[in-house]
Amino acid sequence: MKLFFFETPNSHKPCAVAKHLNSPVEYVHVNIAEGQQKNPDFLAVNPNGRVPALEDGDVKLWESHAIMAYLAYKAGSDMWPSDPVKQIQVMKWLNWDTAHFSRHASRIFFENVIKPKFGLGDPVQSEIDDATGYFKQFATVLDDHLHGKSYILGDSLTIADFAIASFLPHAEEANIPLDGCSELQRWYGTISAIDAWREPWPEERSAAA
Ligand SMILES: N[C@@H](CCC(=O)N[C@@H](CS)C(=O)NCC(=O)O)C(=O)O
Repeated sequence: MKLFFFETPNSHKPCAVAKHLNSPVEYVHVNIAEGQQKNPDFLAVNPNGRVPALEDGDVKLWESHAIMAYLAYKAGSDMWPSDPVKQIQVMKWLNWDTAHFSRHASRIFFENVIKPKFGLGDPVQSEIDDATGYFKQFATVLDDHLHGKSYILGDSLTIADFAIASFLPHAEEANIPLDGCSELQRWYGTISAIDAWREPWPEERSAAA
């Protein structure tokens, strides 16, 4: 089973799951700064030309959330719950994250971190303000939800926690606002105490062809 990754927030999620669950994956580094995501061999796995991606025999997967679910399922882990209602709750939070929480966090991250880092032009203040407004709105929903809970689903870690956490390691450098969200910060403290979340990247990896 090959897991294709680069050191970005979207790859962070499945790499952390694989490490946390000791999944038997061969890590393949796809250097997107050098354009390796456009190589034909990689496009045969993910025609979108984006990381992460996974190949397990005939199974080819893209989308970090689907890859996390597959890794948890293969490991028999309740990070992807076997109970159907819990599974649907996880899906709810994954979809919410894509549509709202990480969507706006990633806009702020792009303006404040990626643009300066890769010389992609000046950050656009109106874009930052718009994304920040939405981010605060949805962060409040999460903060309210987390009262009395250790994890998103209550008392056990699921892939929803890793999905929602994906941009939070960069909150300070990206100026993603978490002030006033004490429950969210407490929850993220729990997630960032997980070794595999703090150090998701593999020691051994091969390079993309
Ligand atoms: N929705 C996708 C997003 C994947 C994505 O946008 N990956 C970025 C890195 S974080 C990428 O590969 N970008 C390369 C490019 O745009 O050429 C997921 O969750 O996996």
